[in-house]
Parts: sequence; C-alpha cells; structure tokens
Amino acid sequence: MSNTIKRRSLLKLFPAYIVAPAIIVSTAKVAGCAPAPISNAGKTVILSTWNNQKANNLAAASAQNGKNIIDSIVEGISHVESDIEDMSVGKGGRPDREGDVTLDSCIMDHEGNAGGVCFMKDIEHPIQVARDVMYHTPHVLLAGEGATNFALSRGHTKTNLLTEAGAKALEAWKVESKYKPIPNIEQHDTIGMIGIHDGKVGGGCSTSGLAFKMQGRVGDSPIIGAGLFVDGDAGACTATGMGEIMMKNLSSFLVVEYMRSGDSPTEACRKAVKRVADKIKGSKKDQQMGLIALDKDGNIGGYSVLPGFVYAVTIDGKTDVLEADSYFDKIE
Ligand code: SD4
Repeated sequence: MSNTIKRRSLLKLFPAYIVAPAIIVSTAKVAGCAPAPISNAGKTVILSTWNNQKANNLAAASAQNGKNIIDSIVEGISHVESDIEDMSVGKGGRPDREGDVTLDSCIMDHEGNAGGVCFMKDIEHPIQVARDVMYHTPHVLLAGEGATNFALSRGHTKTNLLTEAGAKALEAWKVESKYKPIPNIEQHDTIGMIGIHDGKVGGGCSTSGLAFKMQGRVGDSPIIGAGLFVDGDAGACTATGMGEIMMKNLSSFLVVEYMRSGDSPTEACRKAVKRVADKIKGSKKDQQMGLIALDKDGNIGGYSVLPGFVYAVTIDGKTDVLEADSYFDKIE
C-alpha cells in the first residue's frame, strides 16, 4: 500500500478545511473568508472500501469507455469477487461454520432503484445478480436458494466458491471455535464502491460476510440503508466492518441524510460513527465500522470507529489510498 495518505499527517501541514478529506475538499461549512473550494463537480469519482485500487481503476476505465456508473461499479466489484486472494468477497471467501461460502450484495442507482441478494451460494458474482434483481424483478432482495435459482435463470452458472485456503481456515478455526471478528482483517475486506459519473451517483457492495458466521447469518452488505445507500439528490455512502452495528443504526442511510442537510461527506460519516461509538463507549473496543461517502457534487470523505480503515479514491483517473480518521485511537 505504497501511496496511502494518512490524513492526520496532512492535517499538520495544511489547514483542516483544505485537507478534509485529504486530497479532496468539501468546504461546505467554511463561512465568509473561505478560500475558493476545490470542487470535484463534473469529474468522475470512484471510492471503495479498503485497498481496492485495482477495482477502482477498472470501474474508472469502464466509465471512461462510456459505461454508466452502475455498470462501471459492477465491473470493478466483479473483479474482486473473482479474486481468490481476497478471502472476504465472492469466490475464495471464508466459509460459515458449516463450510458453506454464502454471499451478500446490493446495488442502488441515483433514482432510488435498488436490488440485492443474500445468503446466496454457488454463484461467483452476486453484484451482477443484485443488478438483475434491481432491473429485472419487482423485488429488492432475494435470499438463499431463491437467489441462486434466479441467478441461474439469468445465465449464471454454478461455481464452487470454497477454495483450499478457505477450507483450511475453517479447520484452523474449529480448533477453538471462538467467534471473534477481527477488525481490519488483511486491509482487504468487503468491497463497497460508490461513485459519480456524468453527474449520476451510484453504489454497490459485495461480501462473503463475517468468517465462520452461523449458517443463515446475513450482514449489512445486502441491506439498503445499512451497507449502502444512494440518493441522487444528496449522495452515497457504503460501509464495511461488523455488519450488526450498521444494521442496528442504518448507518449508510444516516450519512446520506446528514449530507442532505448540508454536512460534508467527512462530517456526515463522523456523525454516523459517533452515533455508533457512543453506544460502544465503556465496553470492549474491537468492533470496526468504516464508512465512505460521496456527495452529489463529487466531494468525498470517510470515517471509522477504530483506526486502520483505509479506502481507495479515484478522481479523473488518479488513484490514492487514504486512511480515515477514527473515533477511538486504538483497538482494545
Ligand atoms: C458483514 N460488513 O457481513 C460485512 C463484513 C465486512 O469488512 O464488511 N467486513 O458484516
């Protein structure tokens, strides 16, 4: 992760309003004497959770080649779903405790159309199936066998999602069988991707969920409002981390609503994180939630409960990895 930019170190060099967040500026709250804001209006902006630079670049190239924001995001996320080195998404994902890899995903466009799949087995590209649910069914979310059968009806084929590494990880876990999600695992986790292209905002999210979860467990990633929310009049937000937190607080929805009320993306994420972190205060601090957001003008931001959350940002073809500020200073 050579070109990670740590926002705190930039803050030492520049006034906060210039570095919020790091390379892109949202000066919504700087009154009167503010310098001219640097705006991303009119640019193609792609953001994804974790160090997903390759996925960002594919999505950006796709937009450059004339695809709309939704299809570009599907292209970026599909790459990660096929990457068996990424053990938190798609093929190669860590299984549940019964040995099944089960996938969750959703997608949403600027008009408020949405689709998702959850607890889906045997299909490599849940993000593509989510898009099909959005555009080719009257529903928003298909689960389990229904989702797999729908995927097959749309031309997907069955794939064995469990790799040797995934099976070995389960065997190792069984020795103690302790369910203890690890914050920031591999810096390469669930992919949530949001973007704006041709003035249209969109987003998608895809995961194999928390490793060694109970069979049937579904996280935030396929749930509109929890793992992802998009509104063409306000912006987009997506989440990563311990899904139960986002599900109980509808964090992605909350961030978009804060932006609608005038908060910058960073401030909106900070406030949604605070809502969650205030409830954690006093108890063990080992539950991560990372949020990234984009407003309708292309300004971006991120914030997390615990340190160590990074996200990839591509603006007009240039990609960087930023580390978000966090509510707590350390993981306990
Ligand atoms: C879940 N939010 O299933 C996902 C997991 C995740 O980084 O994001 N891991 O709860």
